[in-house]
Amino acid sequence: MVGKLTARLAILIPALAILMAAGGCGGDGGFSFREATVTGTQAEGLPRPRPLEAVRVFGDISFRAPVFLTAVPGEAGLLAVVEQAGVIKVFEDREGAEALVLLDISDRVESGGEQGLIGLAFDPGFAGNGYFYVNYTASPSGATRISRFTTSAGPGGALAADAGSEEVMLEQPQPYSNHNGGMLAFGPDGYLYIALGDGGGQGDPSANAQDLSTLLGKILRIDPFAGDPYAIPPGNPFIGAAGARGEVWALGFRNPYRFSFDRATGDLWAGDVGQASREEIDLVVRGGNYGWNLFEGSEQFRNPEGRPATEFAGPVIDYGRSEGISVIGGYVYRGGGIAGLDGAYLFGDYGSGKVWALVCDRDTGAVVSSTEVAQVSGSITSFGEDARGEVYVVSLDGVIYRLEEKQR
Ligand SMILES: [Ca+2]
Repeated sequence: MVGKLTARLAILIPALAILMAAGGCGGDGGFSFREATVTGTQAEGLPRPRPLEAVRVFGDISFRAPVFLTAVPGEAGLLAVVEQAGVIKVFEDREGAEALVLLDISDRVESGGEQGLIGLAFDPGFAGNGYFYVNYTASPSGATRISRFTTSAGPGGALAADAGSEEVMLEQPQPYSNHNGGMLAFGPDGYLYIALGDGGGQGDPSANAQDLSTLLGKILRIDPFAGDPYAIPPGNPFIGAAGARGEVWALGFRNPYRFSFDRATGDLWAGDVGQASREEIDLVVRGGNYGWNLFEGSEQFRNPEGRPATEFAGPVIDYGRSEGISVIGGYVYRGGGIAGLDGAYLFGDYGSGKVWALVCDRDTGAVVSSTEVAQVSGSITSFGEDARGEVYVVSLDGVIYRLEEKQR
């Protein structure tokens, strides 16, 4: 079996010469791989990405292994940064600002490698209820825990959360230490979306990603405002399907570590980290099956029955090892600060430090371009968005960058 797989991979090596392969970004709901449609043409009204400046910001604040940045809703100009070991820091969006600790749960977080406190989502009603949700690796079990915390200080007081306010919403055992997913975000529908990886190991040994009876290898959608501790929203695609978990929104992921919603259109974009050859960006739709572990990006992985690619949702775009090693999904740019970028999807790579802007024509489904717009030193762990829609790059070495228009 191993020999056979190696032979197959060897045959695929010429495909790596193609830097970027594209699967299209059409919104017709057809789950199919498409012919590469990088057209290079520029329709009216589509973004025209140009090189960006990655400007170091908040250099006065010490961040230890930061893995996420987001805006604190209802608190004008307040940002939050997540540190992998289990700390959330908040600070004003200005140089020289001091950081306060919003939460410290390092006593219960297993951190290192792909484990740690790796996801944070503020409740849409945070200003009123003080709720926020985290995704972390529990110590010592290694299980993924999705928990809600409540801030204890009232309006006007310092923002802080008691570590004792934890309410565990969901706990998912993890067979291996890697591929824990991480992202948490509220969709435009008000439900909480959760990324879970395939459970780890090599090649998804238990084939979790295609198995609807496990939450591993999925993007989930839950309602944290109903049920105990949560409810499954009506309209989830696999409710009532035999043996299926109702939480599943989409399946066939290896490690969809970062995803985001386009704040203008509601589109759900995810970066799914590949095994050894292809890193992919997916446009995630309800009930979509993104192919792992039969497909890794646009290539076959373990597909002994030869199931056709047309049964699955192909990546919008995927790239090989010449460009990077671990994709980090970002955001569709909706800020006002960078001309010509509105509507482009920004994403990057943990290993190469490259940042790209992907332009899709959602009317025709064509991938128009994927342009390298910046390069940062250090390992990219995440992108982040402030309240205005400006985009940040978070680096494991403690540096936060804001993407800005290049001054010439
Ligand atoms: Ca895939």
